[in-house]
Amino acid sequence: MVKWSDFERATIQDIFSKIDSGAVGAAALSRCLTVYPWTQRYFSKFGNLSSADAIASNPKVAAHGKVVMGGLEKAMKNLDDIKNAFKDLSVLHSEKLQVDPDNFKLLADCVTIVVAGQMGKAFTAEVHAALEKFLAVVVSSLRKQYY
Ligand code: HEG
Repeated sequence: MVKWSDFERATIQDIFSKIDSGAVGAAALSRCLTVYPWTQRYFSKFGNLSSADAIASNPKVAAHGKVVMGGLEKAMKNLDDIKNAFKDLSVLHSEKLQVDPDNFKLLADCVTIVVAGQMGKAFTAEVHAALEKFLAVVVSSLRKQYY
């Protein structure tokens, strides 16, 4: 069971209230597909992913980035039981999508970078630490149903 301090709880809510979630999701997934090109293999039906520009302007990437952020918002609303909230999502990524779970951390890092860019000076080391912990719990919850 993960313990959250009042500061961490408040900070995680605050991050989501400050960021433009759709823009963060699109930019983070786009960055992930560009920086770690092997992640493209799961998105073959998304069309043109042939260059950084093609990825950044691909509407399916943007739409899916928003879906991913919807997942993070669900985790934010279920801070005390993320593992349970992500049970079906973990089964889906494992059994149907067969996503290599190492990729979760890569996308999470891209989310961190994009959030940092959007928040600017407000992204202090303490805010970073709270987001890092949140995303670590998200990643471990997504890995939970793999065997
Ligand atoms: Mg995943 C579907 C969340 C990492 C590949 N992902 C989804 C869905 C959500 C989600 C909410 C929709 C599920 C549904 O339709 O019921 N994904 C999610 C999170 C994270 C993550 C929160 C980690 C931060 N996903 C991830 C990674 C890959 C991946 C790293 C591949 C490298 N996700 C993936 C694919 C789909 C989803 C291929 C199905 C897309 C589609 O069919 O449109």
